[in-house]
Amino acid sequence: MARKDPRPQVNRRKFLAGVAVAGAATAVSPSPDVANAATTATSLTGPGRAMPSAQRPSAHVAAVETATPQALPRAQTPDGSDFMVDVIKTLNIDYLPSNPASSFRGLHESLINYGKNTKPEFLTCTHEESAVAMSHGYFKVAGKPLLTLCHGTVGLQHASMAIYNAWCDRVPVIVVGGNELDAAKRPPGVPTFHSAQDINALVRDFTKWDDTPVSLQHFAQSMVRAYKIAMTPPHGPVAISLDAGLQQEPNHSNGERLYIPRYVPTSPPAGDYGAVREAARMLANAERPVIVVDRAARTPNGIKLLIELAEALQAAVVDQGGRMNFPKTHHLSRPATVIGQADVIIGMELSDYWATVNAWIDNGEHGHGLQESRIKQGTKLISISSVDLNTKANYQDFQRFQVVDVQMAADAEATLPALIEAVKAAIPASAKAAIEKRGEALRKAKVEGRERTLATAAIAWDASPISTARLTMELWAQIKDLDWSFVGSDRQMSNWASRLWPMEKHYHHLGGPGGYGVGYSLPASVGAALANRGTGRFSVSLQTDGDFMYAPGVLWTAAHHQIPLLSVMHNNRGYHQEVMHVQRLSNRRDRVASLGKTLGPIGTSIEAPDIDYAKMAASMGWWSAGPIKDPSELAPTLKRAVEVVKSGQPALVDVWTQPR
Ligand SMILES: Cc1ncc(C[n+]2csc(CCOP(=O)(O)OP(=O)(O)O)c2C)c(N)n1
Ligand SMILES: [Mg+2]
Repeated sequence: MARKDPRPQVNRRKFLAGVAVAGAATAVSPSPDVANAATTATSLTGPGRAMPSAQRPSAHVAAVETATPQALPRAQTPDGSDFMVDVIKTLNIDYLPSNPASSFRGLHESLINYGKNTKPEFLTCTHEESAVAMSHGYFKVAGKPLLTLCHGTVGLQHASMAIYNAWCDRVPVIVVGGNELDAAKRPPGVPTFHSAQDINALVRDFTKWDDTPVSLQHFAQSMVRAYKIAMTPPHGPVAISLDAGLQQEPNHSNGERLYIPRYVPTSPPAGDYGAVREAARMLANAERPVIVVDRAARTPNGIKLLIELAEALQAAVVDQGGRMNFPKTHHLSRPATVIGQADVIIGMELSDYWATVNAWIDNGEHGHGLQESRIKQGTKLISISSVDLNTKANYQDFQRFQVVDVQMAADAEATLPALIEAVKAAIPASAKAAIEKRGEALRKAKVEGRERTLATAAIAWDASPISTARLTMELWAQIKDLDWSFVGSDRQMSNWASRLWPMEKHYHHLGGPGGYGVGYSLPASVGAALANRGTGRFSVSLQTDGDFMYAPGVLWTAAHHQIPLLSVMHNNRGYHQEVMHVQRLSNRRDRVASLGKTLGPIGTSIEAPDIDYAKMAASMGWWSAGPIKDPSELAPTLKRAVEVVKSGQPALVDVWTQPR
């Protein structure tokens, strides 16, 4: 049904035509049409008030909009961007989350019209950071990268934090930035503001590779190379600066036939044979070996391999949670405290080995941290990490330097088959009984630990605002019979979901942003939900308020593209992480933060006015409810929300919670 426009009916074409005439003649006296239009508009605002309803267009704008368009010369051959689409289609990329811009209009037009908007399908994004973070979340479920087009300087500036998160989280995202390279042909004005000699310089410190193709054949090679580099472990983001001129250049190849190089995946680097055997010998002869993993399971097969290694040794496994590495339900899954008892530790794809074996305590004597070892003297350390092959100098994601006894610059998952074999071969027959006993002790500790966790979770069960454990378990009650995928974060909720939900499959937990750039969770959960769509899985997220507010427009993207996701808010009405930081310093300086007048120290609360997240979500097409403050209301509301999501729509439930 056509919607009735309540605004005054002013014929814009006539209005402009009048201006064009007036503009050409005197540029001041409006034509009768203009005068009428102005009267119609101003009569709404009160008698006698001659307020124009809109800025009068310039004569130039009026001429452009009203003149009969002149036929432009038609392209005689397909433009270069059609060939670019042919190249992109060979890479089997499903989606293109992007915000539109003129610097890539040639490729945009080719993708939707020549490429029929499939593989990749354009997903309209309201912010470049959201677009890249969606790709980030998508990859962690689907294992496939997406492509994002960015507008020259400004689009890439917006995208940069999300690219940094992907870099730190070892996730491939492919970013193509439009740029008007040729200064002699570049349109003056805005496009020139949005151009640079080298847009990739913005992100070069945290991308694996970048390029600026200057011919169509160059583009074909660089696109396939970019994909290949991004997808070779350690995975990471790549950037291509795409000249606007090249997109509109006729599709020719300077006499040579254009070709598209075939993509053949590069096999990941496995650990050196001697180092693998030495590590196996140390593990097999250890009394208390501990396996610590962060991004070790790159694929679902990585989880199986880790189970095999852990069971061969009956070794405790500490999952630092960068990925879903090891089933939480397994009797060998243990908390980080076991590290203190270890005599041999093997760390796999750890983002911070130093902090794994050292404790750092804030606010020491001189305002610096205190540090102490977490491990016994003489504990031997082994590392397998592909990131050792990919270090850059400026950004400090490589963390503090840690001395390690056996260090393999290699991909953990690719090394595991050889390591498992070597460990099994190295276990002396005499050790078998002791290994079994070790397993039994860990099984008992697991059961006891579970009871302690449940008892802690019950504390303040009826509190309002609602306890984070209660919220987590009320949510669990509604999804436990579904094939659920947890696409959010529980880090700011005392990790209750990781401690209480039976996480076993790779899509049960996706880990965090990598670089801890806030504003990741909301768009990444939408991207992950997109990857789950159509698989029969139910996507559920726990969503903090501060993170939500960075770029909430991704809610609209989810509704517009019908991405089913249940987002349940951990709305603690503040940037609680920072509440704790400022509070800590106030304590140290013996001062009362903000004189106790606000929920948190000034600058850390998100209240007065309290944001109505349910209304925000509803305005962007989501089913929504809340804010819920009474825990007894959770179950019925979540139940309804689950039904909505099962029907294929996104739903948000806003819940007022305790800080952690
Ligand atoms: C882009 C960015 N800006 C600021 C920070 C600092 N920071 C770390 S945690 C945090 C609070 C986030 O608030 P919310 O998402 O509501 O989580 P909460 O701590 O309240 O549970 C902030 C602002 C950051 N990590 N990233
Ligand atoms: Mg918060």
